[in-house]
Formats: sequence, structure tokens, C-alpha cells
Amino acid sequence: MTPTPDTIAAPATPSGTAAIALLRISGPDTGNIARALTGGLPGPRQAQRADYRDLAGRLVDDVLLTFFRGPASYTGEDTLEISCHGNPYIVQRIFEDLLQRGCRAAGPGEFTQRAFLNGRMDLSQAEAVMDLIHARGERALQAANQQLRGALGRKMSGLIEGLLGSLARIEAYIDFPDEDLPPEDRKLLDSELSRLQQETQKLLTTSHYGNILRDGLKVVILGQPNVGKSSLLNRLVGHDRALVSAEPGTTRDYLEERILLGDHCLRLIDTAGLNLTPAPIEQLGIEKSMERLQEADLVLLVLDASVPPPRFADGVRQNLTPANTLVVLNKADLPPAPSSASAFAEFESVATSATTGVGLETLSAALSRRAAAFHVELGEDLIAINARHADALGRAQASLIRAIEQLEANDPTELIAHELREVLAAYGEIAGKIDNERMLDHLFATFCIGK
Ligand SMILES: Nc1nc2c(ncn2[C@@H]2O[C@H](COP(=O)(O)OP(=O)(O)OP(=O)(O)O)[C@@H](O)[C@H]2O)c(=O)[nH]1
Ligand SMILES: [Mg+2]
Repeated sequence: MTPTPDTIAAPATPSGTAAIALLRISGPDTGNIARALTGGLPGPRQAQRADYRDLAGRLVDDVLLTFFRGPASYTGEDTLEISCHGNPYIVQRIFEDLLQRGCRAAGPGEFTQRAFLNGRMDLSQAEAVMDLIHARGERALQAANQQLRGALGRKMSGLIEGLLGSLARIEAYIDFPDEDLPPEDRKLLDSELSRLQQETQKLLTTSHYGNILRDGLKVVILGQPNVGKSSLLNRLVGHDRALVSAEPGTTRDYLEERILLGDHCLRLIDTAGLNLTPAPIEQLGIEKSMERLQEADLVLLVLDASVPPPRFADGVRQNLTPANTLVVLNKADLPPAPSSASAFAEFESVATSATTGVGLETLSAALSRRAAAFHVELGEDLIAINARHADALGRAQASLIRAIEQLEANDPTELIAHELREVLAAYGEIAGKIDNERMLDHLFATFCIGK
């Protein structure tokens, strides 16, 4: 017998002063608590005004109560939402009173965890709730909304259906180990598994864009000392975030600032001016920094257009490609240096002046375009998977590749069937047919309280 779930309560709005705050409770005692607060059970899904009196009968606030009868509620259980005035003290008073009335403080993500356990949503949808709460730009919002509406779940169902067909075809032969798979079956299987492999690969390629949507596009501002890196950061951010001075070596440490540019959130990282034309002995250190730059989605290489371009060390040059770098020719307000052919002629470049603001719009547009270019089209839905999905799909992919090799090598059908069952299990993890409670607890622990 499963234990009766307890009734949980949590403030569902961020702490701090707001006009209105919301608390909610969910679980078997909800109806009784609602009755005790109002004298009768409020009609489901109808806001009802009430005086909130604590157990001692003291008036706390004038509130609105909305009762949801399970299973037609977010969690699938009876749920009550209490809207009160957004004073953290009032929220605290009501919350403590709810605990007095027998509720337990909800853990992070516990409402959504119950929604998942009660079959109200699959795991990818539960994750989308968090994505929605944290979405920092239009595209992240779109992706979260589509995932919440089951886009990824549907995609996975399609793949699972195809896989089950293949598995059934193979398993029909397991009982007859002496019989070879007929060539027509082999051909069908081969093409179906290859299709699954390609589809899985396509999904995997959305993982980078998924990171960008969830964490922001990581843009590292790189260049020699004094070229105007910090000045550009300030311009892009819109206020004086980084120190600027005529002295080279002003910026000593990394400095990060998030901005919203077009449909994407960007993480701009200003770095200490790097001697990019170093003596051999310094080269090693620079190569190390460049390796770290591999984590960047985009490098903004800033050059001072008023002085002849430096000759970049090989270790630097090799790591910068037109795909990962946007060149900024700054100080365009000064007389240009008699330009020796630029070392970065084949790179996209933008001329700017951080002093006058010239070129900043063009730079913003170029950054926006670069961010959008990471999007991988995948049918009508905007799908951008997260790290957990990528891990499961990576394992599915490895098993699919092995299964295809085994099929081609004419290996025993049991072996192929075994691999395909692994694929099935990995596919299943995405929508959350998981019987691993610890993994679930871990996942929901990353949620916020009240969700
Ligand atoms: N004329 C002109 N001066 C600029 C421009 N951008 C920056 N400067 C000046 O160049 C100097 C260095 O600017 P910073 O933004 O501190 O340069 P940085 O690349 O961050 O320098 P470090 O942190 O020392 O590596 C300051 O005196 C700025 O005012 C520009 O577009 N035109
Ligand atoms: Mg600086």
C-alpha cells in the first residue's frame, strides 16, 4: 500500500514586496482546511473572497481563495491557492498558520513532482515548467512553452513507436535461433534503425542551442590591452559596469554581465587584456587561456583600428575561426592606421567607436544574428534539449550504432534485441518512464520552492 500523501504548503511567489502574493497547498487535507477558512467549501475554480483568520481567530488579511478539486488541478490532488497582500510578513503569518493546520512545508519542485507522479505531465514537461520560470528571452520562452505543451514528449513517442516495431520484428526470431533473419526483414530493420539514428542525432544537435537558451550565449570579449573591450561592454550593457581607463591593464579579472539582445540572452564576459603577440615564453599561458575560450559560444575579438594590427601569435590565431569569432574594429572615431592587410580579412567584422557609439547598433545586430544561427531547425516545433536529455539520447545513439553494426555483421538476434531494449530505456527516460526515485528527487530538488 502506498502511504497517504501529506498536504504540502508553500509561498509560490518570490520573497520580497509585491502587490499580491500567492500561497498554495495541495493534498488530502486541502478541502478541510479550505472549509475551516471559509465555513464552506469554495466552488472549484472560483475565486472567493475571505477574511483569513489564523487558528487563534486573529484576522491576518483579506484574501482570495481558489479551490481546485483533484484530479483537475496542477498536482492532480485537491489544491487551494491563497492570494494575499504581497507583504512578506503576511505571507509568513499565513504560511505558519497553514503549518499549524497540519500542512508540511513543500520541498523544492514538490508540487510539480506530484503533478508528474500523478500523471498530469511527463518529465520533459515538468522540466519545461522550470525553463518557463527561468526563461530569459523570447526564444527561450518559446522553447519552454513548446516543451510544456509536449513537443519533445511527442517527438519521443514517435521514435519509441518506430523502435517498438523494430523490436517486435527482431523478437519474433529470438525463439528460432537457427533461423536467419530473412533478407527483406533485415533490410527493413536496417533502414528503420538508420532512420532512428539520424533522428536521434538531429535531436542531439539541438543540445548546444538548448544550453544557449537556458544559460545565455557565452560571448568572450578578447583583445590586446587598451583596445576598448571594457568600454564596449559598458556600451552593450547600457551603463558603466566595467572600469575604463587610458592605462593598459585596467581589467584584471573576468567580469560577466547578462544582457537581453533581440530574442536571446547573452552573457558578455570582459577579460583582462591579453598580449596576443607574446614572446615564445608567454605563448604557453596564452594557449591555455585560448583553450578555456573553447567554452565560449562566440569570441568578440576587439582590435584598435587606429594602430596597425598586431601580428597574432600562431597559438592565438589557430583558435580563432570565422565561425567562432566576430571581429570588432574599435576606435573608428580616430584616424585609421594605414591598414596593412588585416590578418582577419575573411572574418565578419564591425567597425565601432565605444566613445561615440557609432557601429554599436550594427554590432548588436551581428550578435543577435550569431545567437540565432545556433538554432537547429527540427520540424515545426522549437525543440532544444537539455543536458539530461542529451545524456539519455547519447546512450540511445551509442546503442543504435551498435545494433546497426550487429545487424550488418549478422550477429545473433538476441544481441541486437538487447541493444534495442537499451535504446528503449534511454528514450523512455526523457518523458520520464523512470523507476529511479533518487534520480527523480535529485531532479526536482533543482526546482524552486512553491513550484
Ligand atoms: N577614441 C576612442 N577611445 C576609446 C574607444 N574605446 C575605448 N577608448 C579608450 O581607450 C582606453 C582603454 O579603454 P578600455 O575600455 O579600458 O580598454 P580595455 O580593452 O578594456 O583595456 P584593458 O582592460 O586594460 O585591457 C580608454 O581611455 C577609453 O576611453 C573608442 O572607440 N575611441
Ligand atoms: Mg578592460
